[in-house]
Amino acid sequence: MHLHRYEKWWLTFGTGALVVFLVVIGIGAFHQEHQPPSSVKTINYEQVDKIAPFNEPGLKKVAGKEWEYELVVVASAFYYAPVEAEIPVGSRVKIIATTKDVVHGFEVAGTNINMMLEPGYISEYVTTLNKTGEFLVLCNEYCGTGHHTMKSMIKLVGDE
Ligand SMILES: [Cu+2]
Repeated sequence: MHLHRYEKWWLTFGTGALVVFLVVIGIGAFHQEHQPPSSVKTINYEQVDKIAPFNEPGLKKVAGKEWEYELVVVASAFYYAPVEAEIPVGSRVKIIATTKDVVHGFEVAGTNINMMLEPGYISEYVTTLNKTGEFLVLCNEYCGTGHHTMKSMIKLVGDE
């Protein structure tokens, strides 16, 4: 079969681009541990305040799990509860979050923590927080007039 020279170039370019994209996705998924949020657990979003663990937002030390702390976050227009969390640096933390009203985007600036919070779903993410300092938690999903004021703070304290 005869292929025109330009056609060969395009086939090479197309195949090469595919390989490059797969490598980029592979590095993100396996090396940097980026994963899609696991929105598999559901919740009645009108009852969030009454349902454990969301009736008590905040940081809790847990035992016998693969992580040492659980950070329970409730988002609503236009607040995060808790407003602030202090976490010992280097600990393995499971973030468990949901929203009481509309879609919010839970992002911890300067880290790879970025979850969409959807009404009726629980978003979870397990991570190890290794850098000391203050990390701004913001909302990256436009949720209404007070969207830009929606923030919280995670303080990683202790020795590195
Ligand atoms: Cu928002």
